[in-house]
Amino acid sequence: MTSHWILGPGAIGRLLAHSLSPFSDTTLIGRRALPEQQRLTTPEGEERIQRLASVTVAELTSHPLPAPGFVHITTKAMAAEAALASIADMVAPTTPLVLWQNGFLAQPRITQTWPGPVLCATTTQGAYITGSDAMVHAGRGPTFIGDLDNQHAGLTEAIAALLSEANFTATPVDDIRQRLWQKLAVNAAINPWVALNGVRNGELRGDAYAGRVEAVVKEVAAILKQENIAPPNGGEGEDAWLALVWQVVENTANNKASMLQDVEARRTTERGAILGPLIDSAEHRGLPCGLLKELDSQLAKLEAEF
Ligand code: KPL
Repeated sequence: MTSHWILGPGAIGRLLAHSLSPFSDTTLIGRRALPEQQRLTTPEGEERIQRLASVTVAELTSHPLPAPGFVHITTKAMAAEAALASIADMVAPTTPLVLWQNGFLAQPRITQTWPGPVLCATTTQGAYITGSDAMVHAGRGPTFIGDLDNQHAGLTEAIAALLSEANFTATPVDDIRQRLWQKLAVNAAINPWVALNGVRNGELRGDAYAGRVEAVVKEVAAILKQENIAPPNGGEGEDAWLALVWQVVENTANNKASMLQDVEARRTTERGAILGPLIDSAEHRGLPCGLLKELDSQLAKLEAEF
């Protein structure tokens, strides 16, 4: 039986552990110890209690476990490389990784530096933590997995099949780079505005914000064109990106976006992984990105107060 280490016991990490544990030897790894009994409330409102194996990085260092077959990194984007470094001595360098980060920062860097296969996942599963021993799986959503260089189709299919068997529906894809950038584009248009203004996603539809969202999409669409990222749903240019952003705003109107949750908890946001790659690309190609830079610096100012 292939064993899985899940590095980062946040909402997605714990949801993965709840899903995989009945099928595989699964261990959650974090900085703090978690209670062994973990409660999951399913989207249908059922409560399930499971024993989830978890260890801290310090415990793992003093009492090593057998090396895993897969390592999933489910930390925030900015923490992924440090998390991997904290366990790198305890796993074979050929171990396949699955990166679950938002944005497009950790994925290319780790793909370049890790000797083994690096798969990337993007998910729309809705989940949040309600305590050290409890979480809510708020909504099911698809997950897509692939590697940036399309060199690991067999491995991708195997992990997607295992996840699907565990009711964490996942599809292997050969265009994960496109999908990661598409999600990043949506996050760039929504997250900074709601995080800076303390509003839920649906508020962006109002007169106070709609024009600002459209202005971001304008910058983003031009950058993505040069990055060869196809507009979503077979559409054309800026309009297709705008339609996708408004559709996500509509579908998540009641959500507090992840970046707003970070700001409210006074945590560093994922601006570096979401706005950073867009700004870098624009600067590299001489494209306008004044608004993206302004949002990034406002978020940086906010974070400096934490
Ligand atoms: O992915 C999201 C996030 O919160 O980061 C969106 C799509 C904006 C939903 O809230």
